[in-house]
Formats: sequence, structure tokens, C-alpha cells
Amino acid sequence: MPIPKSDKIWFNGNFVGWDDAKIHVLSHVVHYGSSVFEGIRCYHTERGPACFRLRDHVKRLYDSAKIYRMEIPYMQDELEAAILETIRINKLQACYIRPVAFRGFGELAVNPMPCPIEVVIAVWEWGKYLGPEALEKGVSVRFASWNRLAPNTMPSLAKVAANYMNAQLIKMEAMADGYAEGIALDTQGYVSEGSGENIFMVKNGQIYTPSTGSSILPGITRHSVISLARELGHTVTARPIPRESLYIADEVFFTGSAAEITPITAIDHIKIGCGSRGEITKKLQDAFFAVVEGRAEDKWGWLTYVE
Ligand code: PPE
Repeated sequence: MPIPKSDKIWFNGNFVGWDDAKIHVLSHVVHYGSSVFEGIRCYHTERGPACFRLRDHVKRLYDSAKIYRMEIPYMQDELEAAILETIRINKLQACYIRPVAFRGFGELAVNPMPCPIEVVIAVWEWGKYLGPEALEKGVSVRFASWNRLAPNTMPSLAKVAANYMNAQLIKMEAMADGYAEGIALDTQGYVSEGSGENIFMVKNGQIYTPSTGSSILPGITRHSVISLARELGHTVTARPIPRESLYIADEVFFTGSAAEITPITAIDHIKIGCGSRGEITKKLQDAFFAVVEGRAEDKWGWLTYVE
């Protein structure tokens, strides 16, 4: 399904019509995948639309850029303000936000330095990432035959376009076999993450998730879920997770801005726990949605109201 058009896209400091936000085919990014980006959700609340952890997402965008020696020609607060303005101008109550900074049209060779850095912010209305029923019913997934990026090849802490070639292999393989998603192992053979989600498991009331040493993107939803789980009295440990421990876990779930908290009910056709959304997963979803929808106290200052 094509994404629904919004009115305007923020393009290097100006608003242009959705259909006019175009780049040259010889832009560096087209040939070498040289872009850093973010995916942020803005939720509908009683006080109007609110962005979830806007500052942390913008910070991660600048961190990704730093790793790739990319100088974004705006201050972080300027970009935050531009994101809020883009939501306002498009009059959206809830949306997905996609800021991208990329190497544009200049010289065309691997060395990116002569190419200008261009910045775009697009927003649009987006539904549930892994299908409309995924949050309640859960999804069936497989382990990917592809590994996640080896640490000394492509840095996984940077959210860059090129990393998503690996993610596409994982996703296409899973979908070709009728699964909603794939889970990749790191090159040591430990659980890493999904093509666009972090992963958690619950065993005997304790919660585990792969550490940043397992070639994961350090997810902002992952961090939020760790905070919420600890507040609810659970211990959460980030450590290497062997593949088979997911099969025998009581509950497994994905986290991500797009995926939010999605239960995993089967892996490789092995039923996880009771084969439906687990109790702790449900508790975390309830706590998460209460905060993002402005129904619970925002004690960590995670919401930025658009108005
Ligand atoms: N790992 C990967 C590889 C990843 O792409 C994401 C986000 C996460 C973990 C979770 O990170 P966070 O959103 O900060 O909790 N994936 C984004 C893009 C998905 C897409 O299809 O594109 C997202 O969720 O917005």
C-alpha cells in the first residue's frame, strides 16, 4: 500500500509540495546509500498531537551523522522545531515522522565529502507496522538465514540507509515464506534484532534483551520499555541471548517506533509460551500506550506537544 500523501515536505529549510520533493538521480545517496534517518511517532492525545521522544531521536540522527563524518547544516533544536512545524503545517493529529539527512548531488565517486548534505522531513499518517491485529494477536516469525552486520563492517549504532539492504534481505526472506518478520543473529550466532525492531524475551518473570554488542540499533522504544519494565518491578538484563532461549521463553516481543510493542507468538513454527500475547507483554503495552497517548504521568518528559 502506498503511504498516504501529506500536503508539504520540509526540504532544506523550505516547505515544498509532496510531489515536488525530488532529488537528482546522480545524488550520492542513490548510488552509495549515504543517508542517515529517523523514524518517530507522533501520537494523538487530549492536548493535541505529541511526539514521542523527539529529542532522543534527533540526537540519534546527529550521532549517526557523526559516525559517517556528516555535518548536518542545522542545530539540533532547529531540526526539532522544523519537525514540529512540519506536523503543524500538515494539520496531522497523529503521524509517522521521517527526517533524513543525505549526501546530495555533487561529484560522483565513493568519497562523499564534495557532495552537499541535504535534509528532508516528511510526515504522514501510518497505521500498525506489522498489520492491524499484530499488537493484540502477535506475529509469527522465523530466524533469518542472514546475519546482522558484523561489528567491524557496518556500524549498527548508526541508523543509515545502507544498513537496510541487510534488513531487506531479512524481511524479504521472511515474507516469501509467509512470516511477518525475520529475526537475525549477530555474526557470533547470538540473537540480534528484527529487520526494523529490537527484541525482548521474558523467562520466569525476568526480562532479557540483546546488548549493543550484538549488532543492534540502540532502539529508543527498547530504552523506553526497559525503563517502564523496571518501574513495574521487573529486572531487565541486556546480554548475549542464544537462539534457542527464545524458543523456550515464556514471552517474546518486538519493540520499535513503527512496531511499538508487538508480541511474537511463534518462531520457526514453535509456539512461544501459550501461543498468544503474554501477560507481561500486555502490561508493558498498557504502560507504554498510557504514556504515549498522554493518559499517564509523563515522568521522564518523553512527550513533546506540537502546539
Ligand atoms: N532495529 C532496527 C534495525 C530498526 O530499524 C529499528 C527502528 C529499531 C531497531 C527500533 O528502534 P526505535 O524505533 O528507536 O525503537 N525501525 C524504524 C524503521 C522501520 C522501517 O520500516 O523503516 C522504525 O521503527 O521507525
